[in-house]
Amino acid sequence: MDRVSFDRWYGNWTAALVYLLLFSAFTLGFARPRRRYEWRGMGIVQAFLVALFTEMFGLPLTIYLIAPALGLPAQAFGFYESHLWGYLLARTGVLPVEQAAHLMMLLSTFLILPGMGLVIAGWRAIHRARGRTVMTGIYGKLRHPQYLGILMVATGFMIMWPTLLTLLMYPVLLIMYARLAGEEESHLEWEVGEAYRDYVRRVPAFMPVIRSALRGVADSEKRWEVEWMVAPRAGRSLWVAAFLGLLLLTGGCARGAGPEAPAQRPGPAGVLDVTLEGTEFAFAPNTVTVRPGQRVRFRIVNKGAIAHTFVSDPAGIPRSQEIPPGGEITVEWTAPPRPGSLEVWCDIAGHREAGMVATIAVK
Ligand SMILES: [Cu+2]
Repeated sequence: MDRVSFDRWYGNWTAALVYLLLFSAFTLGFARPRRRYEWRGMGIVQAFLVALFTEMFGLPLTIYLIAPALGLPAQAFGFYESHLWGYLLARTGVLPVEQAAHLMMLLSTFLILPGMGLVIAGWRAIHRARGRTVMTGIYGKLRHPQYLGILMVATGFMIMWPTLLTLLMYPVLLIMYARLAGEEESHLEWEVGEAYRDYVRRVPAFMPVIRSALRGVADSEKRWEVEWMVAPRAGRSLWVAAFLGLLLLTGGCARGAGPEAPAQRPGPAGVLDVTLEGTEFAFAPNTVTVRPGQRVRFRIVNKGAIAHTFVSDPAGIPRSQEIPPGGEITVEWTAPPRPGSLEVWCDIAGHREAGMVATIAVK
């Protein structure tokens, strides 16, 4: 697949609007809020969606904040790099950035689609019951399929496309919906009575697994309270820990290594072999000295996690094809007859500005 640069990906307000309308319509239509407390939850959901799609397609505030902290221009974050969990994997050398981004898309899809499925299943059950309290079908398996579905969709998006704003809203969303579940229970208990208390004893709130793990707890009243609080609390601290980890790791990986260490060896027939190692975002060595008229064979080795190129207009070196992580290319070149200084660089958006430049000194 073609690389999608920062400039090509962002500023797409049509996509932002289309996705926002789609997901707003979906959540409002299927998880139809009726009572006041439901509208409160829905407010946060809509705010979450606005923040998410604005950053995903329009204006990436998070990238603008994170990039300088990493010593990079925002333009270094194209479509793939903007999957920040994937980018973290790429920066730590676990996977090339394209694969890491695809992994995040895959993982999130496994949460988003079943989550939407639960919201629809809940809607169908409620719709069929025509105002009666539903305690069978999907509601016979868990008491809050729609709330769980919404939280799964939000969690999926936190994996696919984390942003600072949604990261702040996410724990609020979890706590909010745990509370909503509680309010709904007390409301229905009051409305339906003993049958509902029995239903609560039989059917788990969100997660069947946690329910059975807590079977041992003697007091059943206590049990469901624990049960619907456990998941959100655990989720919240997990995300906080993960986010701190992300900041620490990316901060620690920012900009390694330095210049110098000439990798020049005169080869046979007067050809100078020069090896340049490309990483994010530098060439090493970043200065190469050659004689006027010297024939040079550049070997560009990509030791980074994302693709790079090699090009120089002033030196008359045409843009190379993209060198994938782990790949290398060879470029033959003859130095100009007069002393001077030329730059070579990687022309993927933002890389040169981030420092992916080397100087060829002719003297
Ligand atoms: Cu590059």
